[in-house]
Amino acid sequence: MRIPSVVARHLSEDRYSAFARDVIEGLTARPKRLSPKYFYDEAGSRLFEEITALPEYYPTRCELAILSAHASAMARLFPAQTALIEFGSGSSRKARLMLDAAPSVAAYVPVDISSKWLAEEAERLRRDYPRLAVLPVAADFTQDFRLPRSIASLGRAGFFPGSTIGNFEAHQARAFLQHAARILGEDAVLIVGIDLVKDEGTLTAAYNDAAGVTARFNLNLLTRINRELGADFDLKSFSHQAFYNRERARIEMHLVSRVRQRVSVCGRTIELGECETIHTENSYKFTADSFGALARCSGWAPVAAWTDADGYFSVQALRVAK
Ligand code: AVJ
Repeated sequence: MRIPSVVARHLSEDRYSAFARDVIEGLTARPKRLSPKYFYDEAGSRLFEEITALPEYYPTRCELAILSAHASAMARLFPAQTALIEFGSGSSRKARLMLDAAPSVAAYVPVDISSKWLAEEAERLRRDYPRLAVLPVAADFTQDFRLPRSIASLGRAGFFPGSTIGNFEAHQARAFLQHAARILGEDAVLIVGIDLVKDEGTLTAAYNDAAGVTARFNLNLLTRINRELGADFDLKSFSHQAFYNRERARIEMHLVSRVRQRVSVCGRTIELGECETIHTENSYKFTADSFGALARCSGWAPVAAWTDADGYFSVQALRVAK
C-alpha cells in the first residue's frame, strides 16, 4: 500500500500498514468497529490519565486503594529474585506501589505500545529507583515480544492492572492469559486487576463523565486516523456513546454518526448512515466466579484475591496451574 508522504514521516512501514489495514477492515465491517488499542497515541494516553482522575471513574482509585493496602501480601507470592513484567504499563503509577512493597523485585519490565511515553516513564523510574533495573519493551503486549536477556536468571511476576483484560472478548482473554503463561514461565505469579459487575448507574457514569473527557478520548481516535492515515473525519458530525449491555456484562463505547456522510480513508470512501455507529471499545465486567472460570480455562489457578471496601474492583493473584 503506497504511503502518502505527509504520513510516511509519522510511521514506520509496518506500523502504518497494520494500523491502516485494521482501520479499513473495521470501517468496512458490519457493524463498523475500531480496536481500543488504537486509543493510545500520545494524546490518547494523556486523556486516559485525565480519565483516571475523574470523580466518576472509580476503577483507578479503587485499584490504587487495594494495592496500597495489599501490595506487600501480593509481593510475598513473588519468587526470591523477581523480574516484574507489566503488560500495558502506561504511567507505572500502580507498579510503583508494587515496587515499594516488593524488595524481591530486582528488575522491572514495562511493556507498552506507546514508545515515547514508555521511554519518558522509564527515565523517571530510573531516577526514583536507582538500584532497580528498568528495562522497557516497546511492543503490543498481545503479540509475541522478546523479554530482555538480562532477566533470564530471575523469577517472574506478571502485572496486568486496570481491568484492561476487560477489553478482550472471552476467546481473546483466554489467548492473552495463555500467551502470558508462555512468556512468564511455569513458576510465575500473575497479578490481574478486574472491574466488578455493579449497579448500572455507577458503571454508565464512569464512561459518561460530566466533564466530557471520555468523549474526547473516544473522538481522539478519529483525530489520530486523520493525522496518521490522512483521513478527513469531521469530528463535529460524530458523538460519543457509552452504555451498559447487561446481557453481555460489558460497557460498550461507540462513535455515533450524527448525519449521513462519507469519509475518505487511505483512498477508500466509507459511507456512514445517520445514527450508524462505530464500535470502539468493550469493557467487560467480572464476578469472582466468572473471572475464576476464565483463569482456570486458560491454564491458571487463582491463589488469592483482594477487593476494595465498596466491592467495586478486585485484584486477583494467579499461579500457572500444575
Ligand atoms: C484501560 C481499558 C481499563 O475500559 O475502563 C476508560 C479504558 N475507556 N474510559 C476501561 C477506558 C473509557 C479502560 N481500560
